[in-house]
Amino acid sequence: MAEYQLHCFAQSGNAYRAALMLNLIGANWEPVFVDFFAKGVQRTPEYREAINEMGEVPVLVHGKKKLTQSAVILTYLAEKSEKFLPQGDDERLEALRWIVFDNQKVNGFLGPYRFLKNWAAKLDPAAMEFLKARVTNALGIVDKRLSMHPFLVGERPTIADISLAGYFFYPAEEFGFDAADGRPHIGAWRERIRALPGWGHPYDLMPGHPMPKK
Ligand SMILES: N[C@@H](CCC(=O)N[C@@H](CS)C(=O)NCC(=O)O)C(=O)O
Repeated sequence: MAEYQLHCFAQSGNAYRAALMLNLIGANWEPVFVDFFAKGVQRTPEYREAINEMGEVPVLVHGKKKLTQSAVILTYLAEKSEKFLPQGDDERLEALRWIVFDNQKVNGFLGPYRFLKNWAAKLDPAAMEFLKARVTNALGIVDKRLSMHPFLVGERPTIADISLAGYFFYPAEEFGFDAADGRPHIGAWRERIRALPGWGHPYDLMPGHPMPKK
């Protein structure tokens, strides 16, 4: 059995943050498939009782420890491995500031936009327009930030960048646009992340892609 187990599925950018971090730090880990789409396993009382009361992936299991929320998982793994850890109080708070912004406004809107576009039973154009406007606004803010430093917090990649990576490597067709189009600093940052030793594509790191045909 591997040292770490990650409850996840391939299409989840929230889980990808944890999978990517595990790979980048060279951890001995294995995915545990959560059948989100066909069975909605994460919404069952059994999952909430035994795996995660919040009814979500990712969940990281490390021996007797069980962690949820990608930001918490990234922090735990950075502290354990001493990799991608912000240095000193100022950097730590700065990384946290970007992780919260990312969770709420960047991937926090990008993820639901992609989910609705690809998998919603019925599309509500007003909801899509609402989300798209917020995605555009958040991506503009990130692009400006990345015009000042190669990575979110400065010269080195930290867990803030790994959090931001959430949905940025999924195919552009799944969004109907490429986040780097007209945002060259996001494009350059994405290539810097792709070049990190241990980088892997979400569809290679986590199970469940392609989805079986109905
Ligand atoms: N803030 C959480 C978000 C986790 C999240 O929303 N995960 C989605 C999958 S991408 C989920 O499990 N949603 C539960 C559901 O829709 O039933 C994190 O960063 O870990």
